[in-house]
Amino acid sequence: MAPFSRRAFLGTLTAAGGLAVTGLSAGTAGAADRRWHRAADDVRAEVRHAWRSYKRFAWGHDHLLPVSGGHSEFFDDAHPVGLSIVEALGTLYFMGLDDELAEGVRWVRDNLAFGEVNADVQVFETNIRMVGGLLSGYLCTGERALLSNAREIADILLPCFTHSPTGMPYRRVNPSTGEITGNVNVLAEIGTIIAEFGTLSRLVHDPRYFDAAKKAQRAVFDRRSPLDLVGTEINIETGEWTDTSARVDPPVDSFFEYLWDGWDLFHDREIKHWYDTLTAAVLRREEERYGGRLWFHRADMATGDLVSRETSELTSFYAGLLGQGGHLREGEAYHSSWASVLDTYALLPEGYDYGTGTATDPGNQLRPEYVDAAFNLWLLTGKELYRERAYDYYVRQKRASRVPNGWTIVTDVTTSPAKVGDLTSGYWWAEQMKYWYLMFADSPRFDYRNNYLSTEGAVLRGVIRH
Ligand code: DMJ
Repeated sequence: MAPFSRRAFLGTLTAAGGLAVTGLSAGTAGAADRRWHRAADDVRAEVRHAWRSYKRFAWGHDHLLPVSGGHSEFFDDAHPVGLSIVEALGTLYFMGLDDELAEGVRWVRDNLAFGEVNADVQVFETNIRMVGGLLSGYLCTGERALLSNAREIADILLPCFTHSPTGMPYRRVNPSTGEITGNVNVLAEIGTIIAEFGTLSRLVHDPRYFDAAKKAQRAVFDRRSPLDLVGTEINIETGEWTDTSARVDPPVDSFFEYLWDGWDLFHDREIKHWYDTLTAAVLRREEERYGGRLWFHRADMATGDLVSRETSELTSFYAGLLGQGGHLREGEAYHSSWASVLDTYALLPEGYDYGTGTATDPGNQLRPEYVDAAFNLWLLTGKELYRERAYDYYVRQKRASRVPNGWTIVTDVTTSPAKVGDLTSGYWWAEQMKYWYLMFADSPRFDYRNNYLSTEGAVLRGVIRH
């Protein structure tokens, strides 16, 4: 997601993964590089190890259950689509795990048949995970089957947009029957489309995908309140809001991200105007200093009145987006707010109330957002602080989540040791392992100066082919 990015390898790392920020002299820079590269090797080894477990226990299935040694499906219990393979493609490429990448590509080429899924799938999840993963895989490998699968899936999703009277998509579709359902939708699911659909439009020279995604964004913008705030949930047939609370939290979060991305990826000035207008209102009405820290509360879209100080770990991504959109000071302060939560908990809890300073949901679904923001702030500023924070989180997550067959979700971060569940989330393959690796490795396959990563970590610009 970075419009401009740069490399900076001038920091150091304490042996315990602490937060030492040190300006290094030229003489010690080599030692620091070696340390970071050791960290990168460790991340890569974890992915390779988990891949072997996935092959052994779950090959072709959507998710690995690393504790029980089983598997589960994300979209349709009766029809696996190799979700973890699709999500892993780009990560395997950047890590130079070329044999594993070739196995993954082969599986997609020989087995993927998303049109056979006979269940109601979410347009949003299908787009960011499947379309995004396949497009990124195509850009990394040039394998045409990945592109044609991405297009086939986008064609399954497209009627959700074109059949909608407002242009905002229906929420779900059954790929097998084509039946469309869900006339009440949330902003993240309406507006997290343009990066993948726009990239597809470019690659296949067909503007329909980009146009549908932009029309959906416009339809939301046009329904903003006089305060320039948007709500959370809307009836996509009538255009009436069904939840009028304005928030940066999910299920709105990546709606804002993809407005910025419409500008970043496609230089669309109109979409940038929508991002700037809505973000100014968020900063005016939802940002607050609380307990000496910068946070964002939920507000009523009509009055701007405070609704709640409960927030979500997923919202920590917003620190990076603020930086990218030109509000670096706020983005850095917001990342520090999340870093301070780690003074209390070993990992960030799913739900957090900054008004009371307590976890409202003690789980941790192996989430990438805090590291995502660190990655983007590091690319933007070159500050070693963000690589240090990312490494610190790597150490924490590994300590809590690593089990003999890979990494798993945590069900309670408030206990010591943290309690674990039994799932390697699909996005683990696409997101944080890639962010960590790219921050530590100095990868020759990634353009650190000019790149774009989707909300699911799919690299859609900045792939250097080898
Ligand atoms: C990912 O699937 C995406 O980042 C999405 O936008 C919201 N967060 C999850 C992972 O936590």
